[in-house]
Amino acid sequence: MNPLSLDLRNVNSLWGGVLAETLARSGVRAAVVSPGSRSTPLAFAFARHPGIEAIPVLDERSAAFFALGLARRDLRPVVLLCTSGTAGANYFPAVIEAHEAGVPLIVITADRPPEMRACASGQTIDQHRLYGDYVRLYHELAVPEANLALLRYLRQTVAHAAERSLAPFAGPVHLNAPFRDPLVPSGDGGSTEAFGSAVDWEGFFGHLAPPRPVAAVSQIPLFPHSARGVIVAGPAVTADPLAHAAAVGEVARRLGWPVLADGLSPARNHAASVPHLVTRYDAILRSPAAAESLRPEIVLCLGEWPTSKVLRGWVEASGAPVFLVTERPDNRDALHGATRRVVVPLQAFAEGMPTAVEPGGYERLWAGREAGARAALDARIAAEGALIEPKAAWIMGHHLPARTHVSVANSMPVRDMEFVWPANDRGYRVFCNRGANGIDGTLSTALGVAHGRPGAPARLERVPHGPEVQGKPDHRPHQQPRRGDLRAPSRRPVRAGLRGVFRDPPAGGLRGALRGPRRRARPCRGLAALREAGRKPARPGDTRPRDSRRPQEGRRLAQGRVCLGGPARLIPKTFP
Ligand SMILES: Cc1ncc(C[n+]2csc(CCOP(=O)(O)OP(=O)(O)O)c2C)c(N)n1
Repeated sequence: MNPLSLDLRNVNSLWGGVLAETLARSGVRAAVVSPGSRSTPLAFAFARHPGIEAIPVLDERSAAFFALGLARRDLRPVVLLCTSGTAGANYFPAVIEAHEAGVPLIVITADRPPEMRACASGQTIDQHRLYGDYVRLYHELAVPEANLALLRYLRQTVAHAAERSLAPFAGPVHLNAPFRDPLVPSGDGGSTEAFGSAVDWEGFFGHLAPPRPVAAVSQIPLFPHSARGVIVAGPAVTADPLAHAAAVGEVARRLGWPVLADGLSPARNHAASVPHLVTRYDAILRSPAAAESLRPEIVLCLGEWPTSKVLRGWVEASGAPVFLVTERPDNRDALHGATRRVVVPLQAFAEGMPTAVEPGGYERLWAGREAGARAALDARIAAEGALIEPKAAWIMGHHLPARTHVSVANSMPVRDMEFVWPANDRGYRVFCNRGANGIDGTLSTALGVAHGRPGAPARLERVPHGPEVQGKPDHRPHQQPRRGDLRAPSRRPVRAGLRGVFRDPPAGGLRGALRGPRRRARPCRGLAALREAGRKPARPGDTRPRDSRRPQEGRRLAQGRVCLGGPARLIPKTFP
């Protein structure tokens, strides 16, 4: 019986089909394939599988970042498939980012069989443990054979790898997959067909299911609500930002403590779910008097530490005990404080808090400071005539259409964004490679984030100059690929609605400080819209979405392709 339409033309095609079916039943929906001959059996298997979208991206480095963006958005494992040799080495930066940030990737490097290694056969390197400790699991698969015991081994090993990409904590896994010839699905005289037709394939795959989330392991501590406690909501990798923000909000409600929300925390873009929300902590804490008067007695950090060095420094200097709520098993305490880890999913942590009490007044101190700093910052940026970089982030935070996906570059844009991005309820999703803070892969990651969302364009806030432009030619927007279409990427682009706000060439930031500004802005389509939008800040207290107030501007911004350049002037970061 072969109800699953496994390709029984030869051993390799059967092996590839079992691997693809196992991954599909384990929750995989996309495989990013960089073509090459050794990976052909698996490329065919992914292309034929009705439940998996096979996406060709020629350049492996771009492919890996693209897969990273896609997996980061959906928190669902994405397969990366490449051929033997240096191909897999080009995945390395994205694998590191996935490891650090906790993004599920299933990396499959095709390989020559053992007898063809270390003997000067073509395109062969030692791929064994290529990514060292940067993967949650490494396994060298057996050379394909058509026997049931070996296929059972393949099924369980691949299902286990998929599970390890998500649990106990998400990250990359690596399977090295050797193949003997023939690599194309040529017939073998019917022997695989005869073998495969006798197997009950539904029964063979029937028990497989997507992995479940991990359960809580830590006891949830009791916090004295009367204490001057502060919640730090860090960057989050989540497929459900609203649920994440609601959990942060629930913790704040039950404790009555203020929430200092990082620019990459969903709390900023779902502000109605989060009481006592503070976004201007960086500006506030730059004042020594304010920092002293707001000194906390307890710090509760939800997830990762925030980007702001000022906030980290303030926490460190306070000497307050820190509770770090995390699902990660590794050490995340860069502050080396008196830190207690609470290893539990955020949702379970929120539900485990005692029910709400009256806030103690500390949150009002913060609210007063927040209102003052926000007004001063908004006035300062609104008065800024030039389109300096923080102003671009500020304008975007006020004017992008609801639910826009925003990909932010390292290193200055993410800082600008943290400093000026407003609390709002427009449900933006903000992505940034903060696992290893690389300035590489920005464009490809953004394309992965945007993939399959042609109706809701992502925007890219400034691509770092130089290091990564290969991703671009492969990705033309708004075209629907046919399933199983593995034509050359230039002829079969991925689906990504992407609008960019680029600064090109680089003029400021770290590089600018080293070299000095080089060229003036090159205005292009959309720049005028951005400028115009920036000249009309909201009236204080007007909470309507900007795009509903000025639909014309919102639309123009949505359509804009903007290159930012010129003087990368910084705004003063302290306010009276
Ligand atoms: C892959 C990689 N190489 C080098 C660095 C170190 N680095 C951090 S910021 C920076 C300069 C980036 O300049 P630019 O692209 O203009 O961005 P800006 O700092 O202005 O935001 C460099 C080289 C890095 N983080 N990642």
